[in-house]
Amino acid sequence: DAVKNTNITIIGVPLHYGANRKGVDLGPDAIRGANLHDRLEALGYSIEDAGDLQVNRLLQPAAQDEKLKYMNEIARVDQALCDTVSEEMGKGRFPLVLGGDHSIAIGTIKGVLRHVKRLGVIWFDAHTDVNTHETTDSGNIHGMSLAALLGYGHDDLTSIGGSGLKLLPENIVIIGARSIDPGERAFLKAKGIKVFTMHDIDRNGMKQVMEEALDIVSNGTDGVHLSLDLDGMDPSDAPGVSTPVSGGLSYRESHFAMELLFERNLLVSAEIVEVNPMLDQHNKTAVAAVELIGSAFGERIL
Ligand code: Z70
Ligand code: MN
Ligand code: MN
Ligand code: MN
Repeated sequence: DAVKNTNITIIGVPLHYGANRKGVDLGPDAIRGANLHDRLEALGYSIEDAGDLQVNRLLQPAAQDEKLKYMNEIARVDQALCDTVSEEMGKGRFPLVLGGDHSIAIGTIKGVLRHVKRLGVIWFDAHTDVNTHETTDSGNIHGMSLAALLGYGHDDLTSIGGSGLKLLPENIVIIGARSIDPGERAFLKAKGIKVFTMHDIDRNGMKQVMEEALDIVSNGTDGVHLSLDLDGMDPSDAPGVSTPVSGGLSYRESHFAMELLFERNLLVSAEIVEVNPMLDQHNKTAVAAVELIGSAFGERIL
């Protein structure tokens, strides 16, 4: 039993403009520094590191009231990421993308959608990232990435990768949510997106939640993508994130979720986002990220 594809390409995306906060751009190296390559190799995978995509240095800060902060550069990087992911999948490889903030999910997932038309997504996050420029308070695009992937928001974001590439609401689950904006709540209800909040996890336990979640993302799909926002974990276990929210998933719950995911053998692609080494303690959050990926790829205690 293993993730079907044993050839993995690591792609770094040192982007922080979607979070509008410095530090997240250092995520790829912090995650590499936590031993990602060797850890996956020890599990029997063959690893190639494609290095980092180029992100331009912008010296002009976005205006406070801007509703699509740094959109041009984010869209440019996401398009390049989409092409890189799609190229690696074309070679039969599994893309493992290291962020960077969560706006990179647009590029990653659009690239995957070129190969896997009916894609299930596990969106592990304290947030739900379904704002648009019309509902956002912050103007930060990392809070809009899932909406864009569903076809909602500014054309420059929804059109990345070409037209016609979309996720369907019924193929997505969000796990760990505990900070949802009013406009997002309305959107999630209107589209019928399944959100497993911290309340659901407290009430039913991670085992039941993951069983339900995996049934949903595997139903009628040809593969599943894992979008792992480290702020889904509790800040005591993952302090190095741009937007920490109390009351998150414990170290144990998160690992168990990844172990259950591995057992179902569904993954075709994955990404790790929002690791911010400037806010971290001794690279703890990057280490946690690598451990979670280890579990999702088959690491076991015994
Ligand atoms: C808020 C917004 C967000 C991640 C923060 C927060 C969004 N809903 N996403 N951190 N990963 O600004 O739209
Ligand atoms: Mn090697
Ligand atoms: Mn997120
Ligand atoms: Mn988040």
